[in-house]
Formats: sequence, structure tokens, C-alpha cells
Amino acid sequence: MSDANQNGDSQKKSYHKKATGLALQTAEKHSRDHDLKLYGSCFCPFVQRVWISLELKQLPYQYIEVDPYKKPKSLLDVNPRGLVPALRHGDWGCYESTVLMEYVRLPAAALRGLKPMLTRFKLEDLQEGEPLLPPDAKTRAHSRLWSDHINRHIIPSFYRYLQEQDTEKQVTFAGELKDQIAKIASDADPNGPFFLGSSMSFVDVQMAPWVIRMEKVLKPYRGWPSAEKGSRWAKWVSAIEEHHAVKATTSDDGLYLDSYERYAENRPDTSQLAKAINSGRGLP
Ligand SMILES: N[C@@H](CCC(=O)N[C@@H](CS)C(=O)NCC(=O)O)C(=O)O
Repeated sequence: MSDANQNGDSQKKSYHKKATGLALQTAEKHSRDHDLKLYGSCFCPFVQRVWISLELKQLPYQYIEVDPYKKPKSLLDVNPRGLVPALRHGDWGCYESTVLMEYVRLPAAALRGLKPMLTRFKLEDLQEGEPLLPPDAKTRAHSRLWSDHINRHIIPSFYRYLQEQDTEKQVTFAGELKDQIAKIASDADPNGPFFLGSSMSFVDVQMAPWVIRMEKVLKPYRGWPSAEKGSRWAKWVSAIEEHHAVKATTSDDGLYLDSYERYAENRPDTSQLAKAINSGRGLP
């Protein structure tokens, strides 16, 4: 049976429903029942943001693969909008990748409610490592400002470029995406390799899934060029691509090529996001 977004043609590629490669290994490692549950879809970049955050913080959690277009009740119970990612923590749930990334930062107060976790981990273990959002208020505001830039400019430019069928307009949208990237790269720590310096933090995780998809989706479908050798952007891209938490949540190339064919052909009924882009609305 073909999916709605195969546009009636079962020969067309569709989105994958199971991770592959290292992401599959990570999903299997986290398949056991746990109080902290991530409802995700293997191809989804918004999910990957939260998944990277969980891996980065080495938190115990359960990964549950769901089909966001079929919207099972378990997903709707947490997110009435029916989008992934959604996070359930005991009898509480929440959604929206940026919001969830802040939650995964898990302040000590929230951890106190996590009984099963505390039996396996000491509280101080969980607080180890760099926080995703820096402790200094001004640097935190700086991170949130650029997180807003990613959500408001970089991501919409990415999809406008990918969904556009007219080759001249594709050139325009590629230029827009490059400009938006240049803006954020010019405000990154000059030495890097990450946005704030030597370690991965909030802004890097927000960007990472699209950096991965620039190489695995925009390059094959639109001829997106590799970052210019020696540039600050190239340094950032390779630090993101080489990071263990990014690798652990990334599937093999074929999964992305197949899952994004519907976007590259701008098929009707692809997703809420694709519709929003086509009608000039903001992201769902
Ligand atoms: N603003 C949301 C966007 C999430 C989103 O669009 N997720 C897609 C998968 S990548 C989805 O669930 N789509 C279901 C649909 O289009 O009905 C977030 O940041 O979490």
C-alpha cells in the first residue's frame, strides 16, 4: 500500500519508518521501557535535535518510533498537534523541539521527580558535563537569539530551496540560505570549532540536523556545495558531523535520500511543514 505522500505512485520513495546504521543501534539500546520517553521518527530533524540532547547528556530514556502522519494515540496524548518530537516524562508530556531541548537540560529540581533514573544514576552524574545553555545570562540570551535565527530563517530557507521546482528560483533560494548561514557563522566564536567555542551547546544542536541534511539531502537533490575549505563554516560543519551524539542519532545516507524525495519533488500531502512553506506561512 502506498503512502498518501507517494501521490498514488508506489514506485516513488517514501519516508522510512525505522532508523538504520548507528541511529538504529542507539534506538535499540534505548528500546526498554523508561519513565522518560521520546516519541520520534527516524527521518525527522526536529526529533534529532532532542535525541542529540539526550545522548549528549547521557540520560537514560526510551526511544519510541512513531509514524507522525498516522498519528497514533500515544503521540496525540502527549502532543494534540500530532507532531514529533514529543516527550513523556512519567504522567507529564510536552512537545516542540526547542522547548524540549530546554527541558532535557534538566534542572536539579526536575530530576528529583525522576525516581527510576536516580536509582541508576547519581544526581551529580547527571549534572556533569557542559550544560546545553550556558550559565551566564548574556551568553544564554546570545544562544537564544541565534536559536531564533535558525528557526525563523535557516530552516524555512532550507525547505523553500528544497521544495522549489523552478531552477532559477532554486538559485535565489540557495543564495538566501547561504546568506542566513553567513550571518550566524559570522557571530560564532572565531576559533570554535562550535558556536560558543570548544564544546557543543544549544545552538550547535539546533543546527546539527540540518547541517547533516545539507550534505545528505541538499547536495544530491540540489547540488548544494561543500563548505569552502578553511572557512569558519567548514570548521563548524566538520565539528558537528564528527560529534559522537550527532553520529549516534544519524542513519545511513539512503534513509535521507528516500525520505526527502517527496520534499524534493514538492509532492502534495507531504507534510504540514511542506504545506506551510508552499503557502508562505511560518513553520508548524
Ligand atoms: N515546530 C515543531 C516541528 C515538528 C515537525 O514538523 N515534525 C514533523 C516531522 S519532521 C511532523 O511531525 N510532521 C507530521 C505532519 O506533518 O503531520 C518542532 O520544532 O518540534
